[in-house]
Amino acid sequence: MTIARTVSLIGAPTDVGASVRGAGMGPEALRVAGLAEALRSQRLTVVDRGNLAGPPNPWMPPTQGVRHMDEVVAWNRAVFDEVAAALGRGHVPLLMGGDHCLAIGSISAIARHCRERRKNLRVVWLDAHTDVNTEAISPSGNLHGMPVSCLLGHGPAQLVGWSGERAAIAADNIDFIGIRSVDADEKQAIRLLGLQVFDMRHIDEHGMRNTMTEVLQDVDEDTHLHVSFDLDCLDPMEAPGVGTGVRGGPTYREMQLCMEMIADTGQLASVDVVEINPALDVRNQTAQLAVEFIQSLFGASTLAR
Ligand code: EXY
Ligand code: MN
Ligand code: MN
Ligand code: MN
Repeated sequence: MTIARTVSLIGAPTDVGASVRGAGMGPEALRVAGLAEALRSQRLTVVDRGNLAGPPNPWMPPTQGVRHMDEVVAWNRAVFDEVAAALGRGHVPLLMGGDHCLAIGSISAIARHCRERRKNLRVVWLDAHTDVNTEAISPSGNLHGMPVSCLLGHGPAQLVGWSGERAAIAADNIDFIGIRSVDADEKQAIRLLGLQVFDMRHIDEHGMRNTMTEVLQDVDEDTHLHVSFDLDCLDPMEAPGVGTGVRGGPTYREMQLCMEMIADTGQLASVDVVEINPALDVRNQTAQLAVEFIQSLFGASTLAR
């Protein structure tokens, strides 16, 4: 499949939403692993927009249930503006995090764009975690565990409503793949919100192929498909460079199939790549793995030219 598209790489070097320091080095790890060159080899045009600027990590304890609210707002503002600008140019924004709190800015900008262009937004959330805590139920106060709630209109007020509507996305617009770590109160939130969670047991029992067929069944030419790829979705044996790894994730081949099936829809329009932590990695292998999966997401295949 030939895709005449321009990908805008956007670096957001911060770990303000995380529990473990180091994800701020993610953008550089992806560059060192050759992300831009890999996508160019697939006949995509790639523009590296460099890194966004934002406040340092103050490394403070939570106040009122959240850590680093002001810093998380500042970083997400920068992400929102740059993702919106990339979409305005007709580019595919590829956010290089950074921790997963940055999906608030990224997906809020994408949701606004979709409303303006009358596109149906579908989010595929690849993660070990559902990230649907709120300040009231989070055991940690870390905002990288809350972006989905914020996007659904339920998080802390400062991080809700950025798309122009209270909820950037509805429960029906997001599917979770690879889940295997959900906090006690988060389980109740998932039920109350009616979220569709394809946990590891589902993948074990039905396989990645059937899981993705179900996830992608109603994707059509009016769909804007967004992939929010948290590298801790993978098994830590494959991807050790993450701050909150959980064993029992999808294998390399299962994740490749997931990416290839998304690519086959032809509707991929934006991506977050988050939670790579080079401080915990071994020879940059997690960033290298991310590059391989992103290549598949953009249509690389063994046999097709
Ligand atoms: N559920 C835990 C918390 O909220 O603290 C762990 C969240 C980890 C979030 C990572 C990025 O996906
Ligand atoms: Mn996450
Ligand atoms: Mn995660
Ligand atoms: Mn669904």
